[in-house]
Amino acid sequence: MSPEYYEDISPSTGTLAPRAWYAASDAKRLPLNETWDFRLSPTAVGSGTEFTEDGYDSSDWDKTVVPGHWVLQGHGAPAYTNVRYPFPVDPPRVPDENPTGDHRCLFDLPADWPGGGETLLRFDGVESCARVWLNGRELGTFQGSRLPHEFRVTGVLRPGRNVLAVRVHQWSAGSYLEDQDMWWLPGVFRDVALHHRPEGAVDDYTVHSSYDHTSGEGTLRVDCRPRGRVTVPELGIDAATGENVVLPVEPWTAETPRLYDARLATPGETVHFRIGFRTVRIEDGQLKVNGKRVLFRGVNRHEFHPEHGRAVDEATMRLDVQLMKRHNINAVRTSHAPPHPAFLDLCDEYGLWVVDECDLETHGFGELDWEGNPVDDERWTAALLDRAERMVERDKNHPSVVVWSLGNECGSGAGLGAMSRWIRERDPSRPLHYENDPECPDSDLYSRMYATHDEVELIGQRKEPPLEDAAADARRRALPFVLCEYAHAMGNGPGGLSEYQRLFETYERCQGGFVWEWIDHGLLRRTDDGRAYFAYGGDFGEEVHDGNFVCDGLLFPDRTPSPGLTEFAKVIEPVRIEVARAEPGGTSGTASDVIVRVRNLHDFAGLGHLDFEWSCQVRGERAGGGPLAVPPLGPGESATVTLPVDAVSAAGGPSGRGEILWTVRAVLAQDTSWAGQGHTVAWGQSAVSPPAAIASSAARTGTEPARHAGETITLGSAVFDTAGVLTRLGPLALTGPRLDVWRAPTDNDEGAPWQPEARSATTWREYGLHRMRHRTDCVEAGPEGLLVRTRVAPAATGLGLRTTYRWSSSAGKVRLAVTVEPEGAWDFPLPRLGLRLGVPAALGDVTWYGGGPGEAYPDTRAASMTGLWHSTVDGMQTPYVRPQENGARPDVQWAELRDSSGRSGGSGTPDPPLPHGPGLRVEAEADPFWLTARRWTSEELDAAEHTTDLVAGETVWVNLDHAQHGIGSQSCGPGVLPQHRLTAAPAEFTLVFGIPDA
Ligand code: IPT
Repeated sequence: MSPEYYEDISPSTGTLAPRAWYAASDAKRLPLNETWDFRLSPTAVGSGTEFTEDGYDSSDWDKTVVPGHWVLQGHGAPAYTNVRYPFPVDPPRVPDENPTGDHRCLFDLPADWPGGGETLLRFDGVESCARVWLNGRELGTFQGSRLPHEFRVTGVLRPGRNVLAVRVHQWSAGSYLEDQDMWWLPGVFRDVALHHRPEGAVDDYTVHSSYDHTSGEGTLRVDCRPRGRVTVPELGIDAATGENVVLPVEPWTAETPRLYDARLATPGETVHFRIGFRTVRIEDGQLKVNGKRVLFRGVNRHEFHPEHGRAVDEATMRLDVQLMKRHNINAVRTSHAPPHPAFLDLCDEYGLWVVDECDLETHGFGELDWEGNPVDDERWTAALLDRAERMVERDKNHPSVVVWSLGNECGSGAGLGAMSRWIRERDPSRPLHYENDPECPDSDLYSRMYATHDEVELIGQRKEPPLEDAAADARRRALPFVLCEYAHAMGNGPGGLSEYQRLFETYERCQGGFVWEWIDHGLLRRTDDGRAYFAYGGDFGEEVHDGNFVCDGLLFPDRTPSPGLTEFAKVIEPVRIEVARAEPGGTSGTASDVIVRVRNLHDFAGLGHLDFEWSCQVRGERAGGGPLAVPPLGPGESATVTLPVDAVSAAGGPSGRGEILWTVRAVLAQDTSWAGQGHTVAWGQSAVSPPAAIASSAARTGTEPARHAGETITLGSAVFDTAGVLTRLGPLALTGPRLDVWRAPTDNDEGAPWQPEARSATTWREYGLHRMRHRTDCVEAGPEGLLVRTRVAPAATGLGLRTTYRWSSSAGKVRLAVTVEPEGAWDFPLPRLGLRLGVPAALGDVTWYGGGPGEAYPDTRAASMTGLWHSTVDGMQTPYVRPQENGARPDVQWAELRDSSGRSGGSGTPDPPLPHGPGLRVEAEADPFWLTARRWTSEELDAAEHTTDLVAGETVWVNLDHAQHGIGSQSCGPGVLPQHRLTAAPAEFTLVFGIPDA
């Protein structure tokens, strides 16, 4: 029995050879993106093929929007798996249950559609297999979801009304090659169009545009079938195709995306495109562009939209590129498939280095020890080559594409060798990337994913453990190194970015990496009562799924930047600004003490596009500032400047009025296509002095006595219950504070099942840190205040934390000194160590002096800027798609929570607070604290599966932490680095509570 076409390993029938994609041509095109008639069948053969006939009446069918996925338009459901195939692994067979969408599009050919030449019907992306008919005539079939496919329709197309019928199967032989970690989303999800090809039109063209950095000359040659002429007016080029033109040009780089408008004219067509001159080479064990080592500050980008899946419109693509540029990202790996072709035009235009990855992943065979892996089975080689060709031919003319990637997670095999040989032959101008074969036979880069910092350091030194095969080892050891994936941005995190960046900046071999990944793939859904949330794996009743592992991006699904993106932008800033006082530790330095070191970390660009500004704050209030002259600095150069003394004195400050903060920013000098003038590209701030002066010294003397009064104990304005727990401070009813070590585990705390190291959340739950008990051993009210001794411990273990609270009071403030003594073998880290306090729900306004505006944790705090911040309890929440610990503000010296009635809040704006209502003030005494405030408990946060499960209660729960455990990246990669672990050890910390001035 010959296989059904959808189970056929050979790639397609009836389609044309692939060719370059271009947006602008004078040849006519007719987009067929619109609403089509649609019918879903549960099996591939379910509903007959009568619908393909001309006269068939589909007026009673449902509708579907093309481009789109039917599962996101009310027909069937999306499904998410990471590695596992959601069907039995029996290649190339697929189950009878094979959702099949029949599509009918009735369109009128415009009356002016030219008569001569040919007309092609083009599909830019259909998942996963299509069979196509026009006016009842079958054109052919194809597989290869994220790749273009064209049919010749000349002679079938007719004037007036035409009927296009497309049958799309969710599963096909091709599905075995498309096991990427993402939603399975069948449908016609990219453009469909008719392309007229006049006689003598461009059949295909290839732009060769290299740059010689030693001479400053570019060489241009455009090969074209048929022959024609190329003009580049700005360069005075008017040359025949096939001819080399050498002349001085400005090169293209991701930092300086210089493009030249060009025109290619053949007898039948004129095509407009843009040329970027650049040369990519592997030299001296480094990847170089235009003769220089480049550093990838990259992200992995899947195409994703929370309502439209992989049917991403151009505005969304542009927004992605702009958001990347605004966050200092300079590189994209198009994981794990060629993107919509228009995305690459945007990368050319805005400037991003692109690793263009083929639509190929066979990860699920890893579950079978790679038995039957298509990339190691020659029957599949034609399909693999077809995919490589379709990518390279489509995308070859983009200067932004600097590396071809064979695919992702396919193990190793001869099929990859065939692909690499074909690509090397076809396009020797770009290096190849492939990660999953340790010997790297088909890669010009040594690429890894999720390698630990320690291993990256060894690789940087070219001292990594050797491969068994000496020749392969020698070859690999000479290759440049990239992390094609690192820093798993799932939920809160990723931690440890700064430490990776230090390695990339130290070792020339380490040419950066690509954070996994750009955006959470959460699908927008609503609860029955209409509240919006983002759904993940399992929310659609999938039999096999991988939960929220699909939400691991730097952007939330709606493209709001997550704290992880803010952190990444700071860590990879292309200018490093270090602000230091000449006299270390001085708190009343004058401006002449303040030295600013500026380093230009660009690979190509100077700093002419940036203005520098300094500002000075005293206790968070601006006391001066102005422009800062920084000498011109070429890439890699640095300079030291001193802040202008005159300007500081002219601004009236600062002297002896408390902590002085110096901040220097590099901002865009002019509007750009991706951000406005004044956008902050980089910043630096002087170190913060310890908050010794902050807490009122009067409170420390503890002069008032504590007294029993009936069922309560009073101390100054504080009231406690007989167990010594604070219940009231002046007018405020309070709960606690009591010792708290629990946090709702983050995805990185949960870790991935394949992690070799212990996973924090598993250990914490095993030991019961989510159900600690408090036992009170003594409550002593006396002239010095109130002493409460307790032991805080989980059931069923001998582990405990002896916790002593020493309360004192004077001048209307109460001071709490806490000491913690661990008992037993705490050989795992604590989630947090601090106090949990309940305050009335009305206290929704928050002002703090410390780190902000966004959240930070020990290993995600590079972007935290010290200042006086204002927000609301609601605004301080980070809405991770799967709820988890979030929202901590670090280095807090004091905080006030006030009645928010009548206020609406944004997140962390530096506005001064409005004077209003009663509240609570907390001050640090020696060490600053971490501030978290939320309308639910950590236990409720932990139990929630979606943001809509969180319901505000009568209490705002405030965590005042002495310490936090780091975040790490263990949801896929390495855990928390030793320096960011919170070890259980004796600790002491002191806070002062009071009612703020009205
Ligand atoms: C790696 C995959 O390449 C990527 O597609 C994604 O799944 C990522 O991990 C995690 O989100 S593979 C992983 C099993 C190391």
